[in-house]
Amino acid sequence: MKLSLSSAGESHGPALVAILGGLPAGLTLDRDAIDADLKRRQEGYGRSPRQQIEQDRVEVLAGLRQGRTLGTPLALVVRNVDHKNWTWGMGPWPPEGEPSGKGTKPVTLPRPGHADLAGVLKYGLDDVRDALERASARHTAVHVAAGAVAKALLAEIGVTVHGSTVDEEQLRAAIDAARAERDTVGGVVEVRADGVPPGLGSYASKDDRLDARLAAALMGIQAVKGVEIGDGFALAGLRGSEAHDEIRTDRRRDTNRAGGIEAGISNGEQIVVRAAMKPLPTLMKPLRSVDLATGDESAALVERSDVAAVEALAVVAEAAVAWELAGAAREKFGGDALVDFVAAHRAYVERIRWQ
Ligand code: EPS
Repeated sequence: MKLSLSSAGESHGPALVAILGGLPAGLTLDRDAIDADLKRRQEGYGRSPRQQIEQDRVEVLAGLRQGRTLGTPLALVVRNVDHKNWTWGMGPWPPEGEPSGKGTKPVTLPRPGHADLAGVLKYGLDDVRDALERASARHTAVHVAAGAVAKALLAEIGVTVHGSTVDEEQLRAAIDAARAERDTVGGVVEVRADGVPPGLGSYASKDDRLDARLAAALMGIQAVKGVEIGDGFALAGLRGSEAHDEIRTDRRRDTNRAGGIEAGISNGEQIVVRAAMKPLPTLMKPLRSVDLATGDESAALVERSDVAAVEALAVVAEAAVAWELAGAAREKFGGDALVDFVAAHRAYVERIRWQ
């Protein structure tokens, strides 16, 4: 049984949507828990005034009855409250009446570091907005909702996932300094998963490797430029005798340099992954760019944006890791009904006598 997730939605369009396939029937979902994660994602330090406009809440359109999954596709929606200010510019149909609100004028000044230039070239666009709207990290909201569903499933087999920023105090000081200088900053987040049994993922082929899947999931989040599993890059500078986690007679480890994954398979230790986020590309003091309408040198687009979204990334990365772990668990334990999934997990940990 494979989990699937597809999403759609532009930053200032009507809504963000996601369809989740492959969930077992009988999983209880808690609307407040999903909304709490959506709120956590919005609350990060350094976010733009947009977050005062949005009040992200999940709506479920299909796949859930009286709080329990039906084993059918689960359809989630998070509305963009700000769309009311963009109905002329970002509505799905040809606009009627005089231009009003935001997004009425074409954007022609691509921001270095954003999707703007590559997007218009690739898709043959005249208005950078047609590229930036989907490339925006706004759509991570619905992925966080999906991650909350994944966490509910993982909780049934005793797995918990938590994301946090690395060096919180230093990060907040850097955000304050950058804001004062009308600049932006990036940072590093870490996600840890506990209770993952040995045996999720596989060395059988590269797409099955749990570390490859986690890395792809994290690199799939906007602005992430680096991913590390366990001690990652630092391992490259160590001797083999210093780099590996010795195996005790109870098959556990005293160290966890591998970040809980060996040869693409979870080894029963805590899963530890990190993601590095670049500074956001919308700058109040813009970098050099080209005006695509005239070909002349020009400063890049300036518009409302975040100073940093690193704390939000911690929540988004947590959701991405939870989704991948839930997917790997579905592949290992299967089951159309939740009770079958849970029973398969129990039988497996009994077979390997895992404490
Ligand atoms: C984003 C730009 C900002 C962010 C947005 C991502 O949006 P706006 O231009 O409307 O201020 O606030 O993120 C969100 C709205 C969100 O909910 O995360 C971008 O260019 O990626």
